[in-house]
Amino acid sequence: MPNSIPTSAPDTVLQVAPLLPALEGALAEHFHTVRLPELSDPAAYVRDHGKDVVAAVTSARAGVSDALMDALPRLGAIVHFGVGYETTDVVRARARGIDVSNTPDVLTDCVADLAVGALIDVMRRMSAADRYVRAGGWADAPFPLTSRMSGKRVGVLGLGRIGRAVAQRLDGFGVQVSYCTRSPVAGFGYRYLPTAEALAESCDALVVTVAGGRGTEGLVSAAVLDALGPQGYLVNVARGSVVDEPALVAAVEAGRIAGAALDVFTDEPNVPPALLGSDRVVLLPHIASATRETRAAMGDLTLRNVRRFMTEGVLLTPVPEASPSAH
Ligand code: NAP
Ligand code: 8YV
Repeated sequence: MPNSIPTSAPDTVLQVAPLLPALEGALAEHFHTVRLPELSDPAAYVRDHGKDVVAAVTSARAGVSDALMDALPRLGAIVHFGVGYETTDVVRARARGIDVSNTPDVLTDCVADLAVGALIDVMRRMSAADRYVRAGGWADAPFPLTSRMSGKRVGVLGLGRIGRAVAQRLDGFGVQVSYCTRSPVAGFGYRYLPTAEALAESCDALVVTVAGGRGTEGLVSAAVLDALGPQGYLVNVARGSVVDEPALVAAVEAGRIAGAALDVFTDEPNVPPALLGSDRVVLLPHIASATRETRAAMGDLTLRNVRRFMTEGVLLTPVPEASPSAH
């Protein structure tokens, strides 16, 4: 009687966080997938069935916690839907032989589009002007004059995939682009500044596109905001953690910077209440990659990573510091 008594459960893909519905459907269709957020007792599942899990699929926001990683003894891959993966301890994963992937490149254009749009919005006060029209202000007085964006000096903090795409777009506006990374990037004519403070001091607007995580926490400090100054604008499409948020709120309230456009916050979806009432800021609900086209591409790349791992034991787009196959 072959196969009558199963000796073990099938290799399982654990879905750690809610994902795009189409991706959830495809995972369920192709693999034995367990959706952790939908279980009535996720802890009991992990305790009793953790040994079945060979791959975890998660969002950039949720990652895989240390405790969860430790509870999955056969875990071989952590697949992120999103390019940021600071929510997963990659060093810990690698020490266990667990490979990690993300979704680079496919979201770069949309995030860069939104960063430039947000920069124009905060400098030209488009969202504020929209509110002005809706509130009937136009009938009383013309909208106040705003700041020109074309031709200004813009600093890009982090000249990676997204930072470069922002810089290339800004070229078309006659903007003088400068940038800061930990070391200069070869092959680009943009001016390099070695610190975030020096970059802020040298520009009219600072666009933040660095990676998140411990290495960049609070990189945009009170001192950087002061260097940006009362005529300076901040755009953040990276992570809320990169900006000292209380310092930003204080700077906005005191008019020590001219304005900020923020797609990301330290405690999403909570936005500092002081910002909600300020016309100096553009507030966006972490939507930089949120177009139908880009999210579909992210879902497809996520699925292809899972499939490659489940069939060949390697990932398609491993994060650079994570994968033996990347070296
Ligand atoms: P990437 O290609 O890895 O670029 C990251 C850049 O950050 C690199 O240029 C890196 O340069 C720089 N960097 C890292 N630490 C730094 C430091 N201490 N000081 C200065 N620069 C530093 O990543 P990407 O694809 O462009 O994505 C960037 C980030 O955008 C992601 O990690 C994610 O957090 C965020 N993101 C947000 C959204 C959204 O919806 N708002 C969407 C996608 C991505 P060096 O290593 O040379 O310093
Ligand atoms: C998404 C992001 O909002 O890719 C990232 O790092 O922050 C965004 O693209 C996120 O990945 C959704 O989980």
